[in-house]
Amino acid sequence: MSDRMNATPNDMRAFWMPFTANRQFKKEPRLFVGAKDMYYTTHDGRTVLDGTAGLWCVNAGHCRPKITEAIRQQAGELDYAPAFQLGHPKAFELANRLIDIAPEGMGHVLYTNSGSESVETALKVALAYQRVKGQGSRTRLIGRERGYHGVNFGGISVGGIVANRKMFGTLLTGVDHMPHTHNLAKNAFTRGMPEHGGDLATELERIVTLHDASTIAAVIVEPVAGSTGVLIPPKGYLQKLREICTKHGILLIFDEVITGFGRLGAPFAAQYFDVKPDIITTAKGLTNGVIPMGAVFVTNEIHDAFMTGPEHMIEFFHGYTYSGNPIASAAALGTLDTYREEGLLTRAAELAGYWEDALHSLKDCPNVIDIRNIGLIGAIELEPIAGEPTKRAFSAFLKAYEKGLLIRTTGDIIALSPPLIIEKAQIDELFTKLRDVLMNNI
Ligand code: PXG
Ligand code: PLP
Repeated sequence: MSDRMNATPNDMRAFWMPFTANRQFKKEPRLFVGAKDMYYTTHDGRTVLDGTAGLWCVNAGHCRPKITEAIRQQAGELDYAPAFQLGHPKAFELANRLIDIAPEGMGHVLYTNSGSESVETALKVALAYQRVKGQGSRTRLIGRERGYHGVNFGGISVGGIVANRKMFGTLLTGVDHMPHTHNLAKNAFTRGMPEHGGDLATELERIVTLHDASTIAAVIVEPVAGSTGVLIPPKGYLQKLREICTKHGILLIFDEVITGFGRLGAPFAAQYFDVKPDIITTAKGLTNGVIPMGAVFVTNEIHDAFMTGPEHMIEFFHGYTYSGNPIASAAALGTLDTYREEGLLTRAAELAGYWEDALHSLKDCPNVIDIRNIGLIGAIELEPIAGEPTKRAFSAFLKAYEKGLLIRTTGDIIALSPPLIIEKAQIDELFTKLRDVLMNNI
């Protein structure tokens, strides 16, 4: 008998869930059925404080009226417009609004539908740019160990998370990786940016020496590595990467899918760290996570390099059916309005000190081997149970969920990234609940 014949309306087998222990989940499901501002409602009627902004994306909190209304209106007015050789006004309006908050000189935007697609788009722009500049031998892409750049082939090739790579063959050729910067022995319990490890950027010089600059198109890094468990750049590290890239004619791509749209207290990490990349990838917070959409920002110099040749010719052979989709564009405009009206793109800077103190107050909890923070991001690294990595953190996740708190875990690291609307009283609620979990964790 096929699975289909066994199916009942609430049968869970057909949906093969992403990055999930499917069999375990389906035995004991956790479903959200509603959300408002800082809280989710579960299928069994409980309230759960959102300590992770969904998956790092609901920066303005849940079910915000401006965004809901923008989507509702757009769906009834213009549902879809072809994206190639045609357009609609909101996609242009949105691009203008986006470059207003972007680092100076990043005056052009390509649309995608996710962070993974933003990464593929950025890598392709970088390769094509080198070629149109007469530097066609620059085909190598450099990523970093423990980097996360989504799940498509380019992204897992430059990414450095072993489990996301090892099953999928030879990936892209011509990719190399810099070492990651995580150093518990030297930097554990640092508040903000670590002192040690800035010189690891010079590993890029070693890679350039090995391959020769004339073969390297671009370097891609997350300014703050999120998915791997929150690795904060050591002091001076990003500046040094920028210097080396500039010196060798290599493009620097910041993957800001997590850090974009206010997570650190500035619109983008590029502004927070005062380091200017050539390309920025975004998604998530662009639409408050509500409708899938991403955007890739490029410098005027990159854009202009393509605007040559006959005007009737397509300048860049790339794009998606849903690039700049009307409903997604409307959702993004509603999101930017909400961010602006409530000052959310800089609010993390005001809360960062309070957040840091509250987070580091967990230092005395059992099995905590590191706590780190930047902006409205926090991470607590736990001592793995011998022979059973990831189990301690995952059991903390389950206990927190029972106690009405949503946290995110990766390996034995707990990551926290609440909506930027969080109030101090809710920061207190979050850490009171988390202390309770950690005190009684296995
Ligand atoms: N780049 C970066 C830096 C990301 O963090 C992506 C690309 C891919 O985005 P999409 O939209 O294709 O998922 C991401 C996504 C987690 C977690 O809990 C992180 C992400 C996604 C889901 C969970 O750490 N990052
Ligand atoms: N596969 C097929 C058969 C298609 O026709 C298309 C788009 O027309 C795609 C994939 C790409 O889809 P999208 O543009 O939504 O990424």
